[in-house]
Amino acid sequence: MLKTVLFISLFGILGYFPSLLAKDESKYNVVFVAIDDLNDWVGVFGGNPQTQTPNFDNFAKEGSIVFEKAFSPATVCGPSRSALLTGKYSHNTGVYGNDTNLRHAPKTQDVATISQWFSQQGYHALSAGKIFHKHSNKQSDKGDQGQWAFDEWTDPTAKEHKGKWGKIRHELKKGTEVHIQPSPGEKAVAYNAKALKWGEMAVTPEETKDFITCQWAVDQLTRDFDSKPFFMAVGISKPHLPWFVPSRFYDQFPLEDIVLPKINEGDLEDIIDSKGKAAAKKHPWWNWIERENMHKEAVQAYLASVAYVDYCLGALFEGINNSKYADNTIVVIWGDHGWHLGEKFKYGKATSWIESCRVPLLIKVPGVTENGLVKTKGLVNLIDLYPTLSDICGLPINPENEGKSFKDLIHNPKMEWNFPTVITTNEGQSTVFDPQYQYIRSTRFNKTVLELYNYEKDPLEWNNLANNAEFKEVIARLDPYLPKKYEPKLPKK
Ligand SMILES: [Ca+2]
Ligand SMILES: [Ca+2]
Repeated sequence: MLKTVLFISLFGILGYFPSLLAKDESKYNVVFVAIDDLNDWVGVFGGNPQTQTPNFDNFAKEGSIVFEKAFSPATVCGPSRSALLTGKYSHNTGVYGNDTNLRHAPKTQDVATISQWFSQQGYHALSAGKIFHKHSNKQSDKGDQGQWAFDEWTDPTAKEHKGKWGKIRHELKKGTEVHIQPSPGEKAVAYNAKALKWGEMAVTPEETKDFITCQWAVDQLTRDFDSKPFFMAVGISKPHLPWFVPSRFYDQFPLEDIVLPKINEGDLEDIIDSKGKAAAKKHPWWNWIERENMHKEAVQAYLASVAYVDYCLGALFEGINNSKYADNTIVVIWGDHGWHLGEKFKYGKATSWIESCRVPLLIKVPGVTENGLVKTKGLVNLIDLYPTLSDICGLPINPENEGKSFKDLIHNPKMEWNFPTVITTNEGQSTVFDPQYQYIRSTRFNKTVLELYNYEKDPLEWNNLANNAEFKEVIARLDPYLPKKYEPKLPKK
């Protein structure tokens, strides 16, 4: 009788404290892969039927979950990554633009970022490539790339490594470089006039930055990390501009075969501000590409850049599968926000529309996620990754986290997971997605603009329903999810 009681008590205690059962060596490792500016033009995400991403698609079929409705917490690099990495939304921290470093923001500077959290809980945190948005830094010519957030941070392309993971070359193939410039007279208002460039590189993929970063990551998988579990963050820089990738990836997409995303000529006319004025116009980059008649070339260059990323990831997936860590390593692949390729007369990111907000997200948890193509319609946000990964790895959840663990959804991807999720695109400007609708509320410069789209029926978001009385209740239901107040934008630093 006593034995039974003791057994029950012990079982009860361990049941309450499951971490007592798990020794560190039985903990999952994490490979955490960020991809810069990758939208849903990935085979399994269905954003563009012409895209060629065999490695992504195989990874999706080999035991990972495809999150069809994953969104970024913000729609430019710095704020999106800052929110994901600190677990805190821009509207609560003031980190709205790429020029604000989360380390100088009073609301984030003392918050443990996800890699620091894992390190504090006994993990070895290491990284290469772009994870944090880069800020200039007088102390180091490498700038502040988040080196401080890891136990070990490496630039695998640096000279000091003598080409250990590959030697980088930058040569472009002659006559292929394109640089789209502002129209004459437009210089004064030019929007990012230097950025819109693409071209074919006269080098092999093995001589490029992202491939070298993946080779570094594969090499780390031969190490032991003093018997600690590891959290390895791998940052892929493409398909961010400039779209310079090896020729072979351009060759995969003959120009004459390129099909452009659909545009509705009067699309922007139903986006009106509270003073009755047109609130959206054609984006400068769209106008410049239209002027040069280069829409097909731009789409080809983005597709080539995505195919290049897929090639690099193929080497990483193979390395993980062949490593001693294959059976106890969680792999997470995420894009930091979407990208418009002409939709809504826009090239680029930073809008509140679905093309900017939706991101590819794949998660593999050995022993949990099943083989075969598994897609979930559960609504998730990259800000949820910090608590979710802590939860799956048996770590405490950082009370600073504003996202929600979706561990249950990973265990049961068919379950209902319909919590509306918020994205903040600027001070005073946020949007919320539910399983059917996207609602946008922007209050800036003393004007309010409301937009409501049924993105399930109208995936290109042509019909703004916000001024249609029939949808008043939908707006009344969704509006309370949006921020009540916004932390003021921090000065540039
Ligand atoms: Ca980005
Ligand atoms: Ca419209």
